[in-house]
Formats: sequence, C-alpha cells, structure tokens
Amino acid sequence: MSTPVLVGIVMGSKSDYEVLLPAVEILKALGIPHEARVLSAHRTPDQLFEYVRTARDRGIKVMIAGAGGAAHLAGVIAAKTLIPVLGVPISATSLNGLDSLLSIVQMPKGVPVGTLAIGKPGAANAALLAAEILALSDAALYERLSAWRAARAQEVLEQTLPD
Ligand code: RP5
Repeated sequence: MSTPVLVGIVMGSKSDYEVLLPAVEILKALGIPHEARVLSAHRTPDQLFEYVRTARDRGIKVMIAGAGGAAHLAGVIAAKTLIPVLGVPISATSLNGLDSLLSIVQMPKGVPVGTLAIGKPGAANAALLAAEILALSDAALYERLSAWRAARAQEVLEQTLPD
C-alpha cells in the first residue's frame, strides 16, 4: 500500500505554483508525503469542495492554500474542514499581495486560517509549520526537522564577509 498523503497543497491557479514551490521543496526535503492541486474557490468550487470533503479520509492532516487577489481559497477550505489550514498570500495583482494577505488573515471569528507571509517566504514557512504540526506525533519527523533547522544555523555560521 502506498504511503498516505499528509499535506495537501491547493492553489487557485497554476500561476501560483512558482510561489508555492518552496513549500513543495521543504516537504520533499523533510520526507513528508504531500500532493499539490490547482483548485479555485471561485472557478472550480464544486471540485474544491469534493477535494476537501475527501481529504481527511485520505489521511491529509494539514492543508496549505495559496492564492492571489481576493483570496478566499484558504477560508473556503477552512469552512469545509477541521483539518488545519495554512494560508499563503500570493502577489498576483497591482496590490502586490496585500489584497491576498488581508483576505486570508482577516477570517471572521470561528473559522481560523493560519496566515503566513506574502510569497515564497510564506510558502516555505507554511511547509515548516505543517512539519511542526505533524512532528507533534511523529518522533522521526521531529528529528529530521531538528536536523533541518540545525543545518540552516550552520549555513549562517559559515557565511563570510569580504575583507
Ligand atoms: C487567483 O487569481 C489565483 O490564486 C491567482 O493567484 C490569481 C491569478 O490567477 P490566473 O489569472 O493566473 O489564473 O485566483
């Protein structure tokens, strides 16, 4: 039997993929089974609902949702599941992601979305936060995550400046 997917990444458009790539890369580096889908809250709402409806039964424990503009994707997903949803605002309009940030972070009380920074840093942190959530009940992942962070610290310590 194949390993169940633990993290589902959903984006509103293929154009979001480049921004979400750091999340994919970190999940890969940490050995976390994941999948990525293009599903839009306003362009493919029925298919999005179907994806979210089956997510828990398929083993998904955290969802990452990235979208730009009036970004309701993460909030709509959160409205249909109790799986934790991490939202990544994406710069896709002349408002440079601020529109998306406010759309995602300003969820009304009662349906939370954990909101990360705009763009690639937010995508990377969404994956790391997903890893931290999963590591609460996975000691081996906790060790991999600890090693990943130690390696980042080592990279900083090895940086040199020009004379
Ligand atoms: C949003 O509109 C997507 O998440 C994307 O960030 C933005 C632009 O989508 P495309 O016009 O590139 O498909 O729904």
